[in-house]
This record gives sequence, structure tokens and C-alpha cells, in this order.
Amino acid sequence: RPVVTRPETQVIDMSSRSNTLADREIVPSEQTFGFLGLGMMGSTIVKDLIYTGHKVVVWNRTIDKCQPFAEAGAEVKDTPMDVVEAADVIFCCVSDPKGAKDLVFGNCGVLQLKDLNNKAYVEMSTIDPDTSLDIGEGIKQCNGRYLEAQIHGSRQEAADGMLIILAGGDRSVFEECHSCFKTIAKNTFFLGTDIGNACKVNLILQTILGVSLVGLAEALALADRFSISLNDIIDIFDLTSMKSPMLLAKGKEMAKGDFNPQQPLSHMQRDLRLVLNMAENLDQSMPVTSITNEVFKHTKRLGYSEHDSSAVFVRSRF
Ligand code: NA7
Repeated sequence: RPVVTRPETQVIDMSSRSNTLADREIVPSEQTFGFLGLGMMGSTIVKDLIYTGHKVVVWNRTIDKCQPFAEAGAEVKDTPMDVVEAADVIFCCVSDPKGAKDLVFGNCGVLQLKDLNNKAYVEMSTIDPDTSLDIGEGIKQCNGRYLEAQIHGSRQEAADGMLIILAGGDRSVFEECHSCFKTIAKNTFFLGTDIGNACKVNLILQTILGVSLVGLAEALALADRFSISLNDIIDIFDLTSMKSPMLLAKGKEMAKGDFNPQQPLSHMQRDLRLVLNMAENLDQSMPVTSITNEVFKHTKRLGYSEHDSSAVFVRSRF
């Protein structure tokens, strides 16, 4: 087994500004935006929203993570329910479907409020269509409006306001989020009023990403066995029609052994698991995705859960 060191905890630097964002003309909505979940993605997004002048109320399970945002002007609340009371539009951005459901249906969760009084709830956590339907149904039954707004992109792309947003559900919520989406995304798509479509599209994109990463890792591992320089392979790859910014960036990370988490490996494997569950319900055969999932699962067992998904290279080298 390789000796694995945990990646360093990334601290949000509230003073640094992305040039991409500085160039964008954003007129902040006057509504109050609640934000549940200040992980790496959530905190990067909230930092951008504060920077562009949005009024923000935050909550995070580990309360310490709220401190820098309180200093930057956000209001901090004790429970998700308190955030809902204080905000007009509430975003949620936590690790997985279970966490997303806990925040809506659990103790002190959103639905403890019983009447949401037409407030808007926006789910940004990566979830499967069935979870989104359950959350949407719960929100609507309590007189709320629901939008799934799945975010596609890395933590750096979030910091640069270069995410892609895939949204579906209540169109009026989508429009109310315009200045927030303009802050964090380069493209935003409304994929219709049917809940679940945006989740499907997001997971389909993640399938392409996961399978491509494993292919890249295996090819580079073979090059390594031949003692061919990985940097040379990447330079040549860059000249081919196969190149993509993502594969080039991940290839460079693999060559350097730098697995600082931009898209954590645990999230990649979670997405593949969600994809395979969806496919199972349709009797859709996905042999390559199944093997890709096994490769990511094994890499997790080797201790690389919290590293970048490019750490899948470590396993391929065995
Ligand atoms: P991180 O950095 O792993 O952060 C995960 C966040 O989710 C963090 O705020 C966690 O709180 C929170 N979390 C996880 N489970 C729960 C439960 N059960 N209840 C409440 N809060 C929870 O992930 P990212 O920020 O990079 O990504 C977040 C989402 O955006 C993810 O779905 C991506 O696919 C897109 P903690 O700080 O540990 O108390």
C-alpha cells in the first residue's frame, strides 16, 4: 500500500478576487439568499455572492466554517430552519443525496417550518433524479417553490465564476436566481419544468468525465511502465485532436503526482454510483461505467477519497 497523506485543508481567502469575476457586470438581486453548506464548493460560491453585493445568510453543520463569512458580512444562523425564515431564496450545497434530504426532512430541517410562504428552495448538491423529486415534492407540499440547479465544474471553476449550471423545475425561481447564477457560472441552462432532468444531464456528464479519467490514467500508467516521459506524452497529446482542457489538466496532475482536490475522488465515485443506480432502474447496460466505478472504489480503499479524482492514476500504476 502506498503511504497516503491527506490533502491540505483549503482555506477560503476572502481577500483574493477572481479576475474573471471582476470583469463581469452584475446587478445583485435585492432578495436575501440563504446558503446551507459551506464546504469547498459552497464556501467558494458564497464568497463570490458576497463579493458581488448579494445579501447572504449562511449555515453550516460545522459551525467554525461560518466565521470568515460572518466577518465578510454574511448573517450566520444556528439551523437550516432559521436560514429559511430569514431568506427569500435558499440554496443547498452539501456532499450527497442523504445530506441534501437530511437538511430538508430532518430535525431542524427546512420543512420544520410547515409553511414556506412561497419561498424558493434551490438544490445545488449533486443528487439523483428520485431524490430531487422527493425534495421538490416536500417543498411544494409546504407552499414552497423548487428548482434543481446542478453545478458542473471544479472548485477552481467555481472560484472563477466559470461553472455550468443545469437547472430544472420552477421557472420563476430560475429567474429570481439570475444575478447569483451570473456570478458563479459562465453558462446556465433551464432544462424544463420537469424535476429530475437537470440531475440526469449532470450525471450523464459525470459519466463522460469518470470514464475518460480512468482511460487517461491507464494510458499514462502504461507509458510509465515503458519509462516514456509522461510530460512528453502530454505534450504530444496536446497537439492531437483528442485534447481537451480537462484531460490536459488532469494528465499534468497525474504526471506531477499533485492530487490537490479540485473534484474530490469521493464525489466522482458517488456520481458513478448514482449513474449506475439510474441505469439499473432502466435495465440499461453500462459495462464500462461499472468497471470505472470499481476502479474509483478501489482507489478510495487505497486512501485517496479526499484527493482529486486524478488520483485514480495511483491505482492504475499498480
Ligand atoms: P465538501 O467540501 O466535501 O463539503 C461538503 C459539505 O456538505 C460540508 O459543508 C458538510 O458539512 C456538508 N454536509 C455533508 N453531509 C451533511 C449532512 N448530513 N448534514 C449537513 N451538512 C452536511 O463538498 P463540496 O463543497 O466540494 O461540494 C458540495 C456539493 O457541490 C457536492 O454535491 C458537489 O457535487 C457539488 P461539514 O462542513 O462537514 O460540517
